[in-house]
Amino acid sequence: MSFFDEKVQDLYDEVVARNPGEVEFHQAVREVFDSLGAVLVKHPHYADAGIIERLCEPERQIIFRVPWVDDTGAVRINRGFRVEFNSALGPYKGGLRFHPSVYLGVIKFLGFEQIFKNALTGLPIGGGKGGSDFDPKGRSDGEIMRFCQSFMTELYRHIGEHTDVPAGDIGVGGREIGYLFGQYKRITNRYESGVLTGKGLSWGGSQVRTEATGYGVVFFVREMLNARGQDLDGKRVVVSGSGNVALYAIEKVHQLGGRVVACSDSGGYVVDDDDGINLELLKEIKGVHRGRVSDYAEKRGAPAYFVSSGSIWDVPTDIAIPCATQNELDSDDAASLIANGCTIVAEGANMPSTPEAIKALSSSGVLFAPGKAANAGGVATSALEMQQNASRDSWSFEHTELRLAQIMRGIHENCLSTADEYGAPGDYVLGANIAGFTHVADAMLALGVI
Ligand code: NDP
Ligand code: 2IT
Repeated sequence: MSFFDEKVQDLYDEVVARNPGEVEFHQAVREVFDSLGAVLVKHPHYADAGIIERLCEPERQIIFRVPWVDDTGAVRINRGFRVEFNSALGPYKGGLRFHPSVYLGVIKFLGFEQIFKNALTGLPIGGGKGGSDFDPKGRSDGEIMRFCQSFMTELYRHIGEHTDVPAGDIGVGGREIGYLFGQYKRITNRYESGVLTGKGLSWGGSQVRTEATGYGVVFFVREMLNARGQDLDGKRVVVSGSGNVALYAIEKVHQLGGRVVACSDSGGYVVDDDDGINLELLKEIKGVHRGRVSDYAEKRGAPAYFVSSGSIWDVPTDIAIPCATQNELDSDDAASLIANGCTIVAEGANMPSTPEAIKALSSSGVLFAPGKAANAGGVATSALEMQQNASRDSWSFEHTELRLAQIMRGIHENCLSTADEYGAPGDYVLGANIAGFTHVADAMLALGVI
């Protein structure tokens, strides 16, 4: 172990001791720290001024009660979070997640990742994340609205277009952003479009924001293939999840000539290997009826079939794009993918692969793109939405999609050139971590000890 590796290990031990029980946060920090020894050897000044320690300590953490009344008249209580992690590069920026598994450790892992992801976009956005342990499943529109209004009744005092700009994540889509924006507007009496992103097109939203994360991850995969003289044409792809990111990843794979043969939700997965997942049907079931992938299999009929247990990563594929949630792809899944000849894993979700899975994939020569690079298209397009709001303008779909594709190409190039510079060609994890870290660390050094 080098001097700097030891220093990084000490810093990691400190993070674990200061943040007990927050295992997802520890995992996200560990992944970044594993790349930092190499940076410090080359540029020891990054160990000065407490840069790494400050990066691991959120600038502000807000935890609040969210009381609301359900359709039976019963009072319900949830916990709300907003972790404002780092604002060296711009206002805090990152989504809100509504899911029963949410607790401080999940929000901190997501907020920490967001710092480096947002830095990689090259756009002026800091890192933050928020959410609640509220479970939207099975709730009526009225309940969702009342919950969002109550959540915003506390959150509004902490956010603003120059302060902190939330957006969606798991369980938070266009409907929820609408209710949140409405309540913000009502409380503040300001039509402050730039306070939230992911808005509807008729009230300040941007073209392509809905599609951006899914399209962006596939643009990233296209860059990975192009760098090796290949393309998506005829490739088999498995996409986990069937929410916002998954649906538009499937759409772009199909547009670029690939074939998505399986997708999933928390109830299981569906395989449709005939001519691939029928996106129109899936969108109707998921987007319109908020149904399940099991409904898709039933409606579609044979040869499509639904599997309620087991792993979607057992389905043979050339390319795997996990788009559901953290730690959904473990070392057994990695072994199946490798055995079936998969050559690329690109993370649409945040931290969907366990550290053991990443190790197994990388040592078997599978190209691995970490979420902070591959799924940055969503937040990048959020920053484009903020740009349009600030200039009271709105861009065409074509223009916005082109900007997204250019940003993803830029991130891909930056990862590869940084990996080359550090003697690890093709290592997207190292490239993304170091490029994101140095960008934000330089700004922090310039701004002094704050
Ligand atoms: P959605 O809520 O739209 O969809 C989530 C999907 O993942 C659903 O199919 C859901 O199934 C499944 N899922 C969620 N939790 C679990 C779980 N514990 N086990 C199994 N399946 C699960 O969210 P998004 O598509 O927006 O987000 C998906 C991932 O992408 C997340 O990791 C998010 O952080 C990340 N991401 C999202 C961005 C965005 O712009 N929305 C940007 C960058 C990353 P079910 O309906 O059964 O719960
Ligand atoms: O994880 C993410 O990057 C998001 N959920 C999107 C954040 C945003 O502000 O658009």
